[in-house]
Amino acid sequence: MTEIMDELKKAIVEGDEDLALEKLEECLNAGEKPAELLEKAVVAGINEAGQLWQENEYFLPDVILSAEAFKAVMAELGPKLAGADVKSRGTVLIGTVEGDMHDLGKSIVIAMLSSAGYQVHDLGVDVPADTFIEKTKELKPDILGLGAYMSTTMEYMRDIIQRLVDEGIRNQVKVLVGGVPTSAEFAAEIKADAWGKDALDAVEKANQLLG
Ligand code: B12
Repeated sequence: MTEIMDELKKAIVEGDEDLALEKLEECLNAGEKPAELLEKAVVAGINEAGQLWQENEYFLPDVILSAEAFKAVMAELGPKLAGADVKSRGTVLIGTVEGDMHDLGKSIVIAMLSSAGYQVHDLGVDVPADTFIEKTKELKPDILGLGAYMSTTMEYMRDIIQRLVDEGIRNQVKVLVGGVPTSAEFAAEIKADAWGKDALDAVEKANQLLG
């Protein structure tokens, strides 16, 4: 971890979007690797803000500022995560389930899937089951990615998978789930096809699902 990387992380923790963008540029100019910046500064920064929130050092508006800085940095960094392998691998329809507004983790997953050659269609946050079903029918993706970030919203994933069964389209799409309260056990229980621990794992699981 170099000094400017640490400064980038600090700017995210402190929710200073302009400074974060400035530091990102400095890091890139200094030749720091995008994947390393993502892990050691950007994700580490939002995690530290979350930790401070948990410890009551930060309040919600502080975390919102950190999230804004995170998003601004990801908008620049995401496209730079592209790997050498750019042949099209398949299509992924992804969204955050109903009642859930978290999307920072999803944005990393999208960046990594895109850079691995997947065509990703993002439905955004707070997506009702109906929309997942309609869009699955319309776009016929190879993979449906579901993100849930709260113990209170993860159960919607079960409903969506059941809806796919009810609509007779369950065997037409692979379901990949993820998000902080989810687990491999939960994914198996709700009959998803796979669980992604993090964004790298999401790409690996997508590759496995499509053989
Ligand atoms: C940032 C944050 C926010 C931001 C969100 C900004 C945004 N645009 O996303 C703000 C401040 C807005 C926010 C709001 C709220 N939050 Co919040 N938030 C967090 C925090 C601190 C970090 C989440 C995050 O972005 N992590 C960083 C990313 C990179 O990690 P990740 O999401 O886990 O993603 C990785 C993997 O999970 C995986 N992955 C992610 N998505 C997917 C999808 C697929 C398909 C796959 C395969 C893999 C995958 O890959 C990612 C990259 O490695 C967490 C604490 C925590 N420890 O998670 C709380 C947390 C999730 N929030 C929480 C709560 C309670 C709330 C609020 C209800 C607070 C309130 N009182 O209003 C609201 C919810 C509003 C709503 N209806 O959604 C709780 C949830 C508790 C629970 N019930 O489970 C947590 C756990 C905090 C806590 N300890 O209490 N939050």
